[in-house]
Amino acid sequence: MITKINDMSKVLFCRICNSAARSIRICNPLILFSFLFLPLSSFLFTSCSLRKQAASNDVAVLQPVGPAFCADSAYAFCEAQCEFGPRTMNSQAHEDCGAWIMEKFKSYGMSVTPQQALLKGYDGTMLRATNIIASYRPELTDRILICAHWDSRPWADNDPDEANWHKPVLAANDGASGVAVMLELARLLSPDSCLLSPSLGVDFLCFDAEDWGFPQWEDTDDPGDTWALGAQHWAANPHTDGYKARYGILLDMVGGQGAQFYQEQVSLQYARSIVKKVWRASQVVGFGSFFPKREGVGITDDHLPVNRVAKIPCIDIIPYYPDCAQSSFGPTWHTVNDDMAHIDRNTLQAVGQTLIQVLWSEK
Ligand code: 1BN
Ligand code: ZN
Repeated sequence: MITKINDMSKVLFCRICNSAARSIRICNPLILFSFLFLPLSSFLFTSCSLRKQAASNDVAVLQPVGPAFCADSAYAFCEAQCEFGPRTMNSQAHEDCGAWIMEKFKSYGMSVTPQQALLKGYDGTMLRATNIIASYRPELTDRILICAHWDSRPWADNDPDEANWHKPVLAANDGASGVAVMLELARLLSPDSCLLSPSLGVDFLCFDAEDWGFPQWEDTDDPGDTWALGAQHWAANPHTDGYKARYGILLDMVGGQGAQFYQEQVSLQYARSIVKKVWRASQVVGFGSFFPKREGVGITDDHLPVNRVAKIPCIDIIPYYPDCAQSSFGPTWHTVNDDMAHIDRNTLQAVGQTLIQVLWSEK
């Protein structure tokens, strides 16, 4: 059945965004809905109508579903993490921000499990790590895993100015943005009126110690396994015995200005059908330009142990800037400029609304 434009407002209308974070900005759901979806829905309505004529049955007709993702709310969650300062391993800011993330997920009704571990860094430094698992409907066995890392890189070793190499990264994009999108999804899942399939549970997994990997100033080659330490630990020791999920989606650097998310190689190797599902969803909600159907490079990221060790097909939504001289991850990657001034709400919106489409389309 094709939903009429007026009916879509019932489905897409976001609940009132109140007290999402410390300094929430204007987020009137009606304005957001009108701004974002009315032009989009007219376009989709037209295109869906045309497609209906072509389709042999209604199953193939795709349209936006679920609530409106509030980018202002996600932005505020990102900012709130940055206000703690760089969340580098073994620091007070790391400790305090971890507690804040857990409280935030709890406030949205998630069941929160901290998984603590003492992990060894590339140079033998012992890192007090906490993977944070926030579960929606923890009693259900049919689950989807959304993940991101929450720690900050202790060294801006890709900064153009060598004087900054030993300074910590604020990690607005490379850390806070993924957690911010997850918190906003948790907020939207929390009301009883949430129309997610009743048989589906969701886990938000905040990995720690992702970014303590081998620094660029070292003379020897990066052995590769010095990254994603928290994810390696979780994949070998999941928070519940025999943990399984239909699939996983890793969010890494999902708030940068000018970001485009090419299809990452490890994702294609282990979870090609999930890549197709997510890139298709981005088109349905009108953000296909952020998700070109082009192949990027392969990344040693948290999804690698999730795929290889936990055996859960997991993709990585990670930006690729083919023309950026500073880094193919964008101009602020592992520099002192990875701050809120370089976060773009439009990127958060594109990723967040795409994830809503994916989750709320699951049967
Ligand atoms: C992603 C964000 N990564 C680090 N910060 C993973 C990575 C590891 C990227 C090694 C490049 C090289
Ligand atoms: Zn990083």
